[in-house]
Amino acid sequence: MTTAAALVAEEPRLHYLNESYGVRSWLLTTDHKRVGLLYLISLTGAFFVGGFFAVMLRVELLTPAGDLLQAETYNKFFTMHGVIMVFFFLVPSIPAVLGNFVLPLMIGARDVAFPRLNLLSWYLYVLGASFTTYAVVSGGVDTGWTFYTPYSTMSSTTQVMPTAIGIFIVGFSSILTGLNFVVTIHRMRAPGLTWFRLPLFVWSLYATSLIQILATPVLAITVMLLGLERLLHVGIFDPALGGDPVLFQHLFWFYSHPAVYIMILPGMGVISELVTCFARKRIFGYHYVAFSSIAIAVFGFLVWGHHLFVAGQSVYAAMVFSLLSYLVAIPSAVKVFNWTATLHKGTLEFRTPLLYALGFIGLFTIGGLTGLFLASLGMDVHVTDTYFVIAHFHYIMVGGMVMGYLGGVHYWWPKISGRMYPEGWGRLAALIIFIGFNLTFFPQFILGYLGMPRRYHAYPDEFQVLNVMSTAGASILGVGYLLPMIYLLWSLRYGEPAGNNPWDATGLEWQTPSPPPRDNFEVTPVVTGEPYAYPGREPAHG
Ligand code: HEM
Ligand SMILES: [Cu+2]
Repeated sequence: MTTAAALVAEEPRLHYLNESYGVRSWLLTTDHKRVGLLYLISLTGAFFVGGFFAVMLRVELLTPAGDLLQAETYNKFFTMHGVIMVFFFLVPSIPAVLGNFVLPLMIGARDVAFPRLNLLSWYLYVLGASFTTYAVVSGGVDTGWTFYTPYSTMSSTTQVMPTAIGIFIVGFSSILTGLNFVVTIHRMRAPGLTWFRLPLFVWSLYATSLIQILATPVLAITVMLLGLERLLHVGIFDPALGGDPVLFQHLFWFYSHPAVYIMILPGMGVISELVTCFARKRIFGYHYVAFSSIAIAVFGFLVWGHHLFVAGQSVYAAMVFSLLSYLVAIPSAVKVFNWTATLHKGTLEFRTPLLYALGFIGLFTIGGLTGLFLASLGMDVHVTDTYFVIAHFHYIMVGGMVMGYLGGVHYWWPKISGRMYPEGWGRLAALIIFIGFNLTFFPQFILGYLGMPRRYHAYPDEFQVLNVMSTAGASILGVGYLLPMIYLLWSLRYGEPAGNNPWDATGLEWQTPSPPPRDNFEVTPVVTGEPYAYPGREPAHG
């Protein structure tokens, strides 16, 4: 076997992972796939640092007395947990990792519209994360991830400024990613790929990008005003200087409520892909699912006042915000209905990604329904600032979003790495995560309803049983999250070669080799049909 022909045949195919080597080729890359992987590595780091703080909080809450952490330390730990998880993991997660990797592939493009800007976004993320890391290691910050004034501007003696600067900078990373995606989706679609032939994940990224572009500048301004008052004593929020502390809450939530949709919409988009692929059926109500993403993006801007029900808001404003908050649940419910209808009478293949999708649907529904409890005024006065709120948003952000992220990582892993992950381990981890999650967070609904307030390091004895359950659940959850990290790394070397299209899926990303070549497609694909042409079809345009 030393003939020239045999040597040529054995030469490995060039793809984005082996076309160049070395740290430089990664740090200066403009390939959207490599940028996606840079984000995957950085976000995994952020997730485990944020997770470390979560574990410490749960261990402290194992016993009623504040015996492991001092009150001040506890305040810092829940703040740093929240800041890292929200701004450095959840907000970028699916768009920056999966969106970057698959968006151009899904629309038949060579790259995103502005590849260098894309790399700059990652550097801004790293720069922002460096400031926040500095804040963490130089004493920490204790204001809560919400930075409410006047505490954050007048009283707190912790590292508020470096944290705020970190968040300010990472905001630009988010804006630039949104901008890049909007232009990419408008300008880079393959011939024949009309708007209503776009995969639903692309629709959800489009809606998310709009929020990123429109809402994030408000966060930047808010953080800047906070800095002006804290450093230069310009009166903006401090009544003694002529300011208004509640103004901060309006500004903060004007970004942060839309931001919760930045965190969940991309997850919803992933779930649409997974459900239709593993039910082997065309998605039910394509147009409704697509437009509900846009509706969520628009309505999401109108409901921030539901975070201020007990902040001295007028009762009329509160009633309007309450009503509008109910409305925002409608497009979310439309999606849940359509996913369920797609699964109905489908030929379900219970592969790991589908398990995550089913987990998402169940947990997101619980999170969304308890959101409605909170949106009703009388109920919210009772449970605001209790563990009920904590349980609500973790059901959505961890039960929903992180499930969607992991489902997507497993679904596209063969494309990313060219290898299959071990299916048995995948299913086991999904199951452990589902059980651990519910054991951690369901008791918190009850705790909150019984009146246990959030953000305290000690509590009365009567709450201990439920807290022990929650901490036990968190340990299981922790193991569940470590498993994928281990077996995905393992699979890079030992996994079965994946082939172009291991799931027999319909999207354009599956028509190119795994891992894809540097420029994604040998020949630009031409799209001639509807998306999701799976064998078990719904009537077209259901
Ligand atoms: C289905 C529609 C939803 C409704 C009606 C809703 C309603 C509410 C309400 C009224 C509150 C304020 C509770 C209080 O502070 O007393 C709240 C808190 C919260 N929600 Fe939702 N929500 C919904 C969906 C979501 C989604 C999709 C996310 C995240 C992806 C989310 C994340 C949060 C967070 C993080 C908080 C608490 C923030 C804090 O005080 O630290 N919610 N929700
Ligand atoms: Cu909200």
